[in-house]
Formats: sequence, C-alpha cells, structure tokens
Amino acid sequence: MGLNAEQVEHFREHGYIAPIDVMSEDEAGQLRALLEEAEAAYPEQLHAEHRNNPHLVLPFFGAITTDPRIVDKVESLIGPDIMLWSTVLFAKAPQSGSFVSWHQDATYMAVGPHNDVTAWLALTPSHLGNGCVSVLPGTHKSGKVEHVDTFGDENILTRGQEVVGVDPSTAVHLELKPGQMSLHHPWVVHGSQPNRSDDRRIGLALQTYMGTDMRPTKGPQYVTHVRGGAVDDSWSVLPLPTDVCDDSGLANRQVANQSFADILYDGAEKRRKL
Ligand SMILES: O=C(O)CCC(=O)C(=O)O
Repeated sequence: MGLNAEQVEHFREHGYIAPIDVMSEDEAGQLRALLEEAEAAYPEQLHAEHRNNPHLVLPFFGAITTDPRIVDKVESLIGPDIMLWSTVLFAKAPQSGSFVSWHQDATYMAVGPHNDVTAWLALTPSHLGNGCVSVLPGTHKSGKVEHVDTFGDENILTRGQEVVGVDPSTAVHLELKPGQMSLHHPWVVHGSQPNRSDDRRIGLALQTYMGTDMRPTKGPQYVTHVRGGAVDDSWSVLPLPTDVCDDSGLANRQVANQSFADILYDGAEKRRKL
C-alpha cells in the first residue's frame, strides 16, 4: 500500500514522513538477531568501518531493499521505476559518543536530477535518548547549502561534513519503534545525537531510492534494480546476495564501496576508511 495524499503533501512541505509502520516489532527483532548472528560469524567483514552496503552481503537486508511494504511507499514519491544507490547500517553502540552532524545527503552523492528519497528502518527503538534521526523541517526547499568538513573522531559521517549555522531548536525528532521507518528528502538537513542508552541503536538507511530517470554525474556508480523499468546503461547494476558474506557478495560490496568512497571524498583533504 502506498502513501496517502496527506502523507505525500507532508513530505513535499516538510521534507520527511514519520513514523510509518513497516513490520511488527517481532519481525524487526528477528532481523536484528540475524544481523548480530552474522556480525558474530564474520567480525572482520561486519564491523563499524564496514557499515556501507550491507545489503550486498546479507541476504536478509537484500530482501528488505525490495520489500513492498517499503517500496510501495517510496513509489508514491518517486514513481514506479526504482533503483537503489546504497544502504548504510547506522548502528550506535550503547553509551557511545558517536553522532551524525547536520547534513544533507544529496550534497556529496553526484547523482541527478533528484527524484529520490531515503528510507530509514528501525531495528531497535530509536528515540532522542539513543540518538534518533532528527530533521530540520522545510530545509529541503533551500536546495544545496554550505557544509564544512570536520573529520570529527566521533562523527559517523564520511568526512564529518556539517551544515554551517543550523538552528537546532527547530528540529523534529523522528522517534520510531522497531519495525517502523521514516522517509526523508535528499536535501532535508538532518543529523543525530549520541546514544546515551544501554542498548545499541540500529537503523538501516536505504539510501537512496532513486527513479531510473536519475543519472550519475561522476562515474562509475553502482545500483541495484528494485522494480519497474530497466536501469540505464550509465549505471552498473549489482546483484543481491544469496548467502551471508560469500565471495561474490564481498567482491560486489568492495567495488560498490570503493566507488562510494571516491564519490563521497571527492575534493576532501583526507580520507578515513570506508
Ligand atoms: O542513523 C543516523 O543516526 C543518521 C542517519 C542519516 O544520516 C541518514 O539516514 O541519512
């Protein structure tokens, strides 16, 4: 089932929608259990520095990328022909200082013209106390705004990029139960605070669902096909995995993450590991 007219209007006006029910808390708990089982079995492959594109090595996250309970809602915003650029596992350890500075996703993505949306699926409760995603409503209407690179140690973002001159008092905190998601616009300014709770805060960002009318502006770039019309030849299409961390999945993730790093660090003074 897609979004209703009120939700679509809210997205156009404010740049986000939340909360949206996707699955039961039990099902989200099962996904978390599968993730933690895989993390225990493949610690070298699944740790904080390997947070990008887990859907290319974990079949249960691969299946989430095409799940109609998510993609039907996405389709209401970007149309029926859909591909996915990447996923990011935003897992904050208990009582950790890790945070995400105020930023726009689209600033560093090198794709366009924008017809895309990020879905953020909660696998644990996500609230202000454990650093849920917070957005600055309406900021998507300003288009691209200036960021500075901070490379802050506890900043989860690639280059610690941060929008200058934000007024955090206007923020809306997207509190979610496990199994709920939020949707946010590629230009909406958003971020998140540290996790001050005794449990992990885990969310899978499906980042970003794009209409197949979008093109890379610096190549090469990798996508997975989600539904509808074919993907243009200007993209390289990667398959979803069949087994946890098998050789082909790891190779696909490597190639996608390398391209991801080259794009996200373009023009940066230094690099961290991706
Ligand atoms: O999970 C977080 O704390 C931040 C997520 C985020 O920045 C995003 O999904 O674009």
